[in-house]
Amino acid sequence: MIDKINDLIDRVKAFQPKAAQEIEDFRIRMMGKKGELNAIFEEFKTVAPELKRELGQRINELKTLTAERINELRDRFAEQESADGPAIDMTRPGSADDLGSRHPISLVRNEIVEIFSRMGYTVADGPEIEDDWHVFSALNFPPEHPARDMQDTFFIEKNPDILLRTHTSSIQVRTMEHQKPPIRVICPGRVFRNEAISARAHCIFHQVEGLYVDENVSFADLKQSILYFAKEMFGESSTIRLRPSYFPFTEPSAEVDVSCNLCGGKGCNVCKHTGWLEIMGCGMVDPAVLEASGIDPAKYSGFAFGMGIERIAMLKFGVRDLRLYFENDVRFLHQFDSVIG
Ligand code: 2U9
Repeated sequence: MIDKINDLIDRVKAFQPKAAQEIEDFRIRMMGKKGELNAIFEEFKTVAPELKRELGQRINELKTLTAERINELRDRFAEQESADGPAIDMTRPGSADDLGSRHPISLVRNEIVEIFSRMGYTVADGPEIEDDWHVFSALNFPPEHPARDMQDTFFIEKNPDILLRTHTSSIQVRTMEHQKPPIRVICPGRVFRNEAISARAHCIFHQVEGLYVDENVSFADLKQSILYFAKEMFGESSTIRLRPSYFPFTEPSAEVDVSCNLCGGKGCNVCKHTGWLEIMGCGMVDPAVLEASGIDPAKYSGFAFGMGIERIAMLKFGVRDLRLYFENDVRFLHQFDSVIG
């Protein structure tokens, strides 16, 4: 046993590490739970009593020497490191962070905004928590309109005059209240409806609405502006058709379809064999709506339109389920990495 102890003492004295990590490996090998020192202590329990004194002393020497040597080497390496700078190779290439990408809703919103800004529209913003006037009353919604139903809109219980906007039209109302014509605004934003979540509906979604008010604004201006938008958004060969519709805030009103660019209008699964895809609603602003916001309908006229961004993005990118937009699964989001916007 004495030979073994002497041998370990020699090894400790001779230990010359080249890197700091070797010191830690050495410490574990010597002083760790299953290390050399503990093995010696175990063996010590079995030696004859008359040898215990001498061997015990020698073992303690070994233990002290090992601890001192390790501390001394650690200090030496620490000093060297602070003199040499950090012990890392600064010339190695850094590890690349996994960059995120723009959300498809943001991509499409930006594209819509860009197209309309080329026609002279500026972006307007407004609150998501609104009042009855800006969401319903100023827009000609009668008191009993189903959109005002508790089941369709999120109201504040203590004060049902306060609610989450169901459309971004409230931004246009606020713009008309504060600005004189000519008005040409585009209003992107998040809207809320009390809907059960499914592949085709969500209680939160995004809209872009637009408003143009000036003297002599006609339905022909509306149609041409939307045709320009459709061609920019879905391709130069796109055409549009307008179908008569009804909204409380526009008269006349229409739904807009764009020719299906997947089948070129021949009919396919996406357009349900009609050759057309519904993209938005529009109309001439009802004179009562202009009047409610302080604009003289005898002097001015205007058109407005509105579209759901999720729907436009679905048609553009072939997204089949609305819930994908809100789950933020990176396997979905990374598919838009290469889309510029
Ligand atoms: C003012 C006057 C008129 C905005 C309009 C639509 C037609 C429309 C829907 C499309 C799909 C909403 O997201 S959607 O469910 N919108 O069809 N929106 S005209 O008309 C206005 C807005 C403000 C002062």
